[in-house]
Amino acid sequence: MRQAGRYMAEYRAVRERFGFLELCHNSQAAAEVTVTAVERLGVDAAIIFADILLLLEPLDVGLHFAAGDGPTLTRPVRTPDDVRRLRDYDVDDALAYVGASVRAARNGLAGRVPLIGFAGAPFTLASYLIEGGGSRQYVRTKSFMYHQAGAWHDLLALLARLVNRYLRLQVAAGAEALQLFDSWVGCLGADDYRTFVLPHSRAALEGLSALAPVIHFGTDTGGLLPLLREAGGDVIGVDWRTDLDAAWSAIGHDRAVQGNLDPIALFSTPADIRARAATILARAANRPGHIFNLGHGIVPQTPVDNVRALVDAVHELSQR
Ligand code: 1CP
Repeated sequence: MRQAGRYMAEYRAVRERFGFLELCHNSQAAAEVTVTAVERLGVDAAIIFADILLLLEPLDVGLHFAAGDGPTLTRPVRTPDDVRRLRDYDVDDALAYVGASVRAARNGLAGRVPLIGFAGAPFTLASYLIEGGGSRQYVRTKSFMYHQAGAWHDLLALLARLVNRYLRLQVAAGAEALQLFDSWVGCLGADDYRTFVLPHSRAALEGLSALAPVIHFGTDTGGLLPLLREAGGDVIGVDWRTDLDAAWSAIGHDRAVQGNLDPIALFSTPADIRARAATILARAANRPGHIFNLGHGIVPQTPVDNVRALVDAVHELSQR
């Protein structure tokens, strides 16, 4: 999920030297952060240090990260004219630095664990473009969707093309698996997902499973899991709001699943964390195709030792 981050002292030390976007653009430093997190935690896979919003930077929407806050866009997309002004840029050129991070991270990992590349899904990216940052209710995003359906579909189609090329770039650079983050799509009902999102997520993932295993992730998606599967992905992400066995049945056992510990459970005791991990593993019932993970990203105050304790517990409990 998110491995490096502000909860980790090693990461905070690097961030004293670089701004967040500066760090993402510095392929050598980004690769180091990627590798350090793996070494500190003992996890079985690395995820490249980058951000879903990097894909929006070349669209000239004024992306920045203010200290301690989330992302802000100073020129958000609010009208169909704003959509028409967005240029379909050359991903291989503009995001070549992410490819360089992937190559450097593969080098640093030296085959110890596989490296995951990632991108945001069209809906989640569109929500940042339209809201101008994070949101609770997605009123602007949904209003745009209701009132400007033509421009909405143009916007998501553009994002899908960019995402697809960006994920291909990462595979070409050495990413061994891919994750598509539709983090906020759970704010939609199933009908809206089908009409306004599914075709675009499918286009974003077009042809990728032939290149590397694809994980399709969202949160609050209890009612959308079969539709996420329909849109694509070899592995479907499951958050903690649904029991893993029920989620897997809804998705179908011919797909793999990833999940699903509540990241806030990492604030509990090591013994309780271990018990919760055991419950999830019991629900996976030794079926092939379960990737143990958190149901969402680690939050800033998380005790690193508890994350380590979780990794150790999962390794021990899932031994065959
Ligand atoms: O190991 C890693 O940390 C991997 C790199 C990584 C990934 C996979 C980062 C670094 N961001 C992401 C994905 C990402 N970014 C997602 C999808 C995953 C998820 O749902 O958790 C999303 C929605 C974002 C957008 C974003 N970037 C946010 C969330 C804002 C919101 O609306 O809630 C934030 C805070 C960022 C900045 C960011 N990205 C990554 C880090 C370590 C940080 C913190 C910035 C800092 O150092 O100050």
